[in-house]
Amino acid sequence: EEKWPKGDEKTWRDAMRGIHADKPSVTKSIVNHIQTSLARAPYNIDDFGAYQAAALSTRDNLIVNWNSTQLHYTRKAPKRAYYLSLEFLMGRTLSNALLNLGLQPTYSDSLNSLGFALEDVIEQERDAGLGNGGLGRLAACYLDSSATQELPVWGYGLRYKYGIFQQLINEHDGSQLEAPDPWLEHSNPWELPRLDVTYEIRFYGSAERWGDGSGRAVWSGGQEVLAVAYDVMIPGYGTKNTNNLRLWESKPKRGFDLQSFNAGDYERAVETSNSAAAITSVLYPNDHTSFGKELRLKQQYFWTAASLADMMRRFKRMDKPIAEFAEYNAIQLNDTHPTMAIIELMRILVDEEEVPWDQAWTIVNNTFFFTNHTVLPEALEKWPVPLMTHLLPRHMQIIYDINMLFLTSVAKKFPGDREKLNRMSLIEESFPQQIRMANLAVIASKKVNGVAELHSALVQKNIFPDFVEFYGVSKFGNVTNGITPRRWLDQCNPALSELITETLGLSRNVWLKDLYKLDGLLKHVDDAKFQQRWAAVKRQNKERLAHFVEKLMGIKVDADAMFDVQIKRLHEYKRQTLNILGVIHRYTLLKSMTPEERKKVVKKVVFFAGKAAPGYYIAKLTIRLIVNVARIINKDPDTNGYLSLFFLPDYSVSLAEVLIPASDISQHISTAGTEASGTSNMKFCLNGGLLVGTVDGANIEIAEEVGEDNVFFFGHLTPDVEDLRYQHAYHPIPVEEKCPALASVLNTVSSGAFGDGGIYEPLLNTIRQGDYYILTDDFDSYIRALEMVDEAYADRTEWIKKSIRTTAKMGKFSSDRAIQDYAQEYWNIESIKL
Ligand code: B1H
Repeated sequence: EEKWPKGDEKTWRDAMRGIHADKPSVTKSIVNHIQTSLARAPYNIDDFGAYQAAALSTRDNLIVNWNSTQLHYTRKAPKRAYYLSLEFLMGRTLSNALLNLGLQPTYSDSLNSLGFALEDVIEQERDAGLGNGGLGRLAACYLDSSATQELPVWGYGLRYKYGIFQQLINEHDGSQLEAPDPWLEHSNPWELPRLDVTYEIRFYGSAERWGDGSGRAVWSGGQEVLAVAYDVMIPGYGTKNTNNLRLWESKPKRGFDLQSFNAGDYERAVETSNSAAAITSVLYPNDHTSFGKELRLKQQYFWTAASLADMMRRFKRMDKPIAEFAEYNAIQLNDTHPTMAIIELMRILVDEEEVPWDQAWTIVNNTFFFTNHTVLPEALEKWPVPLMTHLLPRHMQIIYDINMLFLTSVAKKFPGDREKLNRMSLIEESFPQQIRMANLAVIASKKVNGVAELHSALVQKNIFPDFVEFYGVSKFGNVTNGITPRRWLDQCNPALSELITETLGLSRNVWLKDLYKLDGLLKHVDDAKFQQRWAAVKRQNKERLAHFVEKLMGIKVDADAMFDVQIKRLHEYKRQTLNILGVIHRYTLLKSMTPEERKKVVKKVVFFAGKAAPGYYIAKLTIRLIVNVARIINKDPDTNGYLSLFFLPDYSVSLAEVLIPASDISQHISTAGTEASGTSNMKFCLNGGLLVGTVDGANIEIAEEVGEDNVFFFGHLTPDVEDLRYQHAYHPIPVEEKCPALASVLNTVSSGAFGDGGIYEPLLNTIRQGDYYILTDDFDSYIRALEMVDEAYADRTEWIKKSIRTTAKMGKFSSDRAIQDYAQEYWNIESIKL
């Protein structure tokens, strides 16, 4: 054991604080922060001030655990895993931190005595919206599960000054407006600035090969930017282990460029510093599209280079031979966005560590793991060779060298197959040439996985068949996504959590850490008392949502009606269009009924929420249609009470936490084979909402778990989709003939029932012509599925039973299970309890 480094050990130890876990010390620490950190008097503290003080106090507690955990990991020197993601959609932290620390009741109590309600205080926090959707939220759930399972996992990402844009709805025409999200406006208590942890990151310049056949080169000149670390503490649930999420901020290497300044070129000096800060200024809001923008590539390199420099420094402190790098480090690539990390590690090993090329490549091959998240071709990242050559000349050389050696090995295995070489090459022979990042990620990684069974099969069959043939199928796997039950059940639905705890007769920290335990609810499905309480919880959550919507939109919402929810990014493949056209169909039908007939119809409230990429015209038009249909329906006295419709603006993690527990049914209706997994489907079902969906992504595995009779499936299957698209292209049938019901809905919109029909023509025409997402083929069976939902809902007891059975069978979808898969089958890392 080391001896105490400085001064008197006892003096140090006596002065060090532990966790403030009892009410008097929590209260004291909150008030301390009000007095000193906030410099405010007790007379004028509002909820926001109370939030800041409670957050700072909670942060102190997290720091104590975080420090001990990091020290412990350093001492034990285990193999570590790093999750590289350009997005971490964290949402709020206070409630989660208190839950994981087990200090919710204490802080609630303390705040009460100080005159505040914890629920109101929690509401003051802004979401950390550093992500677009599922991919970013998945990263956040995986951090929670890694810490909870005491695994030495760090996240690496970017500290964007502006997260996902704020969505506003134009009052006049109902269209989406975007505003910046200045989430750091007030200081962020959840991060620790590490102004001493910095790295210099180079761009541009030139690369000079040694010319000795070693593959080595020297890269110099260009622009240097500083990466500064900000650490976000990630507490595990029911453990002291507190992991780290390190986010990088860019800043100019100096405040200004001294040389230019001396030359009198003040403007250029300021410009250099501007462009350095620009790198981490904003999250790109385009999910599922690759744009080819220089700044985006700069982000990707800046982040991966800083992260690798940091890992390398940590590794070197362990004093192990560089050849053992992969025995101590596993790096998970969250989609292709961090693929430049592969090239950067090659550069470090070959140019700086003087490792021979082949050995460096072996190290790389044992370090990286790659997860693909989508099969949509427009999302597959490619970077123009001229851009890469200009921005990262040395990396371009390395890519060429990797490609040359790789294609040589392919040619050896498949002699004479030039087409195969063309398809597998890292360089696409287009004008300009493009680097295929997915191919690079595949050849450099030890394993490649998709995010649900069907998706992983499609990854092998449709995206990388040549690579499966070349490497063998064992390089390819599946890890079905998961969600953390801490945030997505206990926190967002405390009443249900409590009912479950009581019914299972287990302490909640048992089943929240082993979600398969939910299975024990099945024994109670027929217990009438339990059914009643289950229904009462749902009802209470619906009232909470109704209240929220009433406050927001000024319209009364009937909590007796069925709540039908679709919340996700707006995208043609997710088919919000199918949903809204279905709503119009229902509305038209209701209008045509007599008042007597209407009384037999199930009352329904339909909710939409989601953002559209600012440049995605059709998606934005869909929002406009939904908003304008809502405006007509909600003020129609004929249908009032039977159908209402809401588009809730500015969808976020926090809004999801209110919507999900309140749903009776949720829609996951992508064109079969297009939604890689989906994760909100798991969240709804975990909260006892039923699912209407296509046979796609994780819907399939949910149905496998809960039984097909507890989900409402519809639509064509994945293998049909290709044929249908072929028919649309070469043997089109007019909508009127193929699907009269849909044609009539389209005509209703065209005729101006929801405002000027003309503006919607481009949207309607995507269906009338080409219909790439096969709405004309699925509409009838969709409507039939919704009728089945109505029928099932009419038998309330049976519905409640379905709801209970659904929650009971969601054990598989805990992100704890997913992280265990990664830790054991991919990273080969083990838990280290603090
Ligand atoms: C998913 C993305 C994505 N797949 C590009 N792909 C992005 C692609 O900014 N970009 O460039 C951002 C995001 N996101 C989603 O990942 C899938 O559509 C979901 O089905 C899946 O559940 C989720 C998590 O695996």
